[in-house]
Amino acid sequence: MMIDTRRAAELDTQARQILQDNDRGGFTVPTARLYPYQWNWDSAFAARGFGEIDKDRAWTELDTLFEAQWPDGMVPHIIFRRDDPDYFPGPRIWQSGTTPPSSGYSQPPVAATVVRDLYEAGPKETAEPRARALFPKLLAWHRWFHEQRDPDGLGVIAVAHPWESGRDNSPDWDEPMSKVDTSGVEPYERRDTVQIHAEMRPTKVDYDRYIALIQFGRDCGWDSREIARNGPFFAADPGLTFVLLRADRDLLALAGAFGEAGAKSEIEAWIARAEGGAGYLWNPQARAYCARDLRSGEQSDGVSSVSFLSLYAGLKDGDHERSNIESLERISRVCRYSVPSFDPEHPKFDSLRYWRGPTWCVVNELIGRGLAERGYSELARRVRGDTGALIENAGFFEYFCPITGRGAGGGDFTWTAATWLAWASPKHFATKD
Ligand code: 9WN
Repeated sequence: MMIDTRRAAELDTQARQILQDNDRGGFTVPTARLYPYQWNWDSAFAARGFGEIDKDRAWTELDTLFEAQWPDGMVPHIIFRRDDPDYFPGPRIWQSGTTPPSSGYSQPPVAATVVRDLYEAGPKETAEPRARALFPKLLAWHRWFHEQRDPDGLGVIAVAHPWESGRDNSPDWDEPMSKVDTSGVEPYERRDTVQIHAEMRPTKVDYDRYIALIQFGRDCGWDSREIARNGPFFAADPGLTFVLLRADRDLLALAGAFGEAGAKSEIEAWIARAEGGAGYLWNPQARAYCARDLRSGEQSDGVSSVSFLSLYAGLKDGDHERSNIESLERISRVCRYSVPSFDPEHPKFDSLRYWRGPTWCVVNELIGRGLAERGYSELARRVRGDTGALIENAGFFEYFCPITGRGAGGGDFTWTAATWLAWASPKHFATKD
């Protein structure tokens, strides 16, 4: 049901207020206390939200993100500008040795897509210099993914830590993570479960494994090659693969606009490789794009919401696309609020536990955008309408139960507010699908 104009205006105001309140001076935190630092893909979404209210501030969010880029091109998933006792694991655990201190793993590269959006929204005089300054940094980051997270040139991108996927405790990682040895994990104290009910967060076993992977990275001096070749966890992720493929297409458009001929041919080769490689992730039993453990070759067996990002990635793959859409239709019949992060008919579905079932507005935004672009207007409207209804009924939560719509995790969340402003607010309905 359509949200009425007065209510929509109220929500617009609240969303703007959340972005302002979470602003720490040139960068936002995802939410106060629970996540007191700058996160990578959160900032890209925040920039899209700021783009609706203050373009200069939108560019600044991206500039501050790239302040933390490593010399090898990697853009870390958390930037620690100070040590905050509210979050574990903080800078002393990661020991990145960089300025500013950061984590040692990355996150889905949504930024190039946002840069293209902001650049095309103009005005040209101010947008072009900002986009041009970011272009080489984006190119270096994408190159890092293609070289360090696809060292065998398979055309699929791996994650070396579940946090790199942004979908931390997805059942996709259960099998490969079960092989991570946690016997050397140093004692630690979690902070997240002090603030959020434990049933909505990853388990203790998950955390032990997360920390083991940090210790591995730290002990090899964050050597990307060593992590890719010998790290305890290395799994191809349909989410990262599709977000990067889409971002490569947007980077290619920028390269064209800026006359970057050398970059253009490099990016074209990445796109061709990814288009050829995506089939490696298709799981005919699950009828979905699934994660794949690159050490054992084993595939995960359930439908994650990121399978539907193949459309956002611009893949045109006939039978797979049809099956994927059928899965989305089936899942949307089972859940009142699409799109759950994991198949509600799979035994591992858990409606409140983080990435094992809940609906996340930012993923909806990407899925909805892909659906609209490929002409699935009805499904696109459904996904966008459900996102708006979740926010209207529950508030700007971190994620939501796909069955009841209950809000979960942190409140007054930056990326939920940004997604409202940039995509889910009814003011966009007339202009975009
Ligand atoms: C670890 C900030 C981040 C998101 C991730 C989400 C969650 C962190 C955590 O919060 O992860 O990176 O400590 O749980 O899974 O996608 O970027 O909002």
